[in-house]
Amino acid sequence: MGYPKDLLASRSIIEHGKYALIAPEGLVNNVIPGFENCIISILGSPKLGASFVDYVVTMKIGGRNSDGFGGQVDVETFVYVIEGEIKASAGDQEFVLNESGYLYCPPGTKMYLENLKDTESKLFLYKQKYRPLKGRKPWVVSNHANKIEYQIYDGMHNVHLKDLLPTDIDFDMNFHILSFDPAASHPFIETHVQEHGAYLLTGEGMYNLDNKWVPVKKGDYIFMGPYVHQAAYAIGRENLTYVYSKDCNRDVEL
Ligand code: UGY
Ligand code: MN
Repeated sequence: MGYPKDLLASRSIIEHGKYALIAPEGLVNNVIPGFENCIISILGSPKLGASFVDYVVTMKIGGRNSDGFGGQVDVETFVYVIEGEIKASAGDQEFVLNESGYLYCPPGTKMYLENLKDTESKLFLYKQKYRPLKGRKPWVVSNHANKIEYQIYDGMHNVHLKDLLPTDIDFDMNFHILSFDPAASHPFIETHVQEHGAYLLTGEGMYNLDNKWVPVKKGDYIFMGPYVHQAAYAIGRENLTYVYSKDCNRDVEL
């Protein structure tokens, strides 16, 4: 890094409470107690208007979280491996996850993370307050998204969707992967109460945020607040693919 090579400019857009596009080049390192040999940036958070916290974590050689992440009685956590290989544990259950691997820890279960690579591993990490439902409890879930078949999205054969978590009412949110073939798009511009935190895994596109079109690409993060206009067109030669969270299965509190 060091001295700038050109005028200072940014693609990022921050609209507190509404939406944000956070490009990777503007991120700084946030030290989070318990994470060792890790470069962490906080992405979406309550300070931006999100009801959850998202992080991008680069685990260096020997990177780990030995104190455990989450684990409070009302906090659920999720990790998705963008690249590399890690050991992820939910309490005493251990999982080896490589690219596209993920782990969900329900409230009360601590998540432990450890880099298994002799290079870096990169993670998308999440925590949120769980909204309880009488008589129901979510459970530990781990899998690799690459092993899950895509479903056709909304009757369109050029848009593909995966649900990463069970759709049972015990869960108050889900993570999904949405992938658009080049030139594919959403069927309409969405305006819904649910929030999203999205990490762009591949490709390039034009994203409609609050009814303004902005270019986006692999490595970008997008926060979409309640009701914000949202839709995408994929451009270029690769699929535009992102992993994102969405709250579900609960009524709105008055
Ligand atoms: O699930 C969703 O609401 C999703 N289609 N939203 C989005 O991609 N912005
Ligand atoms: Mn949406």
